[in-house]
Amino acid sequence: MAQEHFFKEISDAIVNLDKEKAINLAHKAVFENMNLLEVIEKGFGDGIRRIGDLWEEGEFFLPELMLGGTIMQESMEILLPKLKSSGENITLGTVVIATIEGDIHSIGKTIVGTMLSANGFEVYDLGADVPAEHIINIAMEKNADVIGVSALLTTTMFGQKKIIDILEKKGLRSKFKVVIGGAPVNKSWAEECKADGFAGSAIEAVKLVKTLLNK
Ligand code: B12
Repeated sequence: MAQEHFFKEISDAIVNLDKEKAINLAHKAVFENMNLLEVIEKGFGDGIRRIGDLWEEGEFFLPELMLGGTIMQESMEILLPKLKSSGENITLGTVVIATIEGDIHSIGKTIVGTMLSANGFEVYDLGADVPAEHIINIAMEKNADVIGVSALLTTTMFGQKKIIDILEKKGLRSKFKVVIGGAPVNKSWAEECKADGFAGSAIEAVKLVKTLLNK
């Protein structure tokens, strides 16, 4: 229960746009050796999603959405390197991950990339707003097993399908497993795209990639 209280405190700090508090709580989580993935998902992630809801309801405006995003990102800079250092020194496979062209949302994609890396995958994170062709070129160059594509906007989701269409056209579809994610993505969209799977959280993403590669 004490933990739930801590998660709520983090979530509230994000919603109140209290950067100092959010950063202090991130340091505290590291110092107290907490389960950082849980801290990210149930604390910081919950807060930023609440900000998204407030924005949609017209309670918050773009500057608040942007400030919330910045506080979240700065907190992740404290937490994600600690997640990474817990990883083992083995390679289960190679993953190229990016947020698709036209979409600058990077937080969820970065968390998924970091978790895959912490779980033994070699991860190439190409960042956000990346053209489909570039993602495919790098996947070819790195001889990747998996391509991960994030999209947070209903408009940019079509870029996920574009990746698969290009792969099919070039006769490369069977070379890669393609996994997709992001707030608007669900199972039926994954089926429509002919993706190999989708995941709604970083933990699910790791499970999905392991299953697809039989690891
Ligand atoms: C923070 C934020 C921003 C920040 C982003 C900062 C950054 N560097 O990432 C800023 C302020 C820049 C921003 C901008 C905009 N935003 Co915004 N944003 C958000 C917000 C509040 C949170 C997103 C987030 O970081 N969530 C936390 C992470 C941890 O969760 P996640 O991204 O879902 O990722 C998890 C899973 O989805 C999954 N996952 C994610 N990616 C992947 C990839 C793979 C391969 C897999 C397997 C899994 C996976 O695992 C992740 C970890 O658990 C959302 C609200 C929401 N509910 O999502 C709106 C939201 C996405 N934004 C929205 C909009 C409209 C915009 C703007 C267009 C606003 C504007 N008018 O300018 C611009 C977009 C500009 C652009 N071209 O991209 C809308 C989208 C509506 C829609 N249906 O399309 C949302 C839903 C807000 C809302 N409720 O209306 N935004």
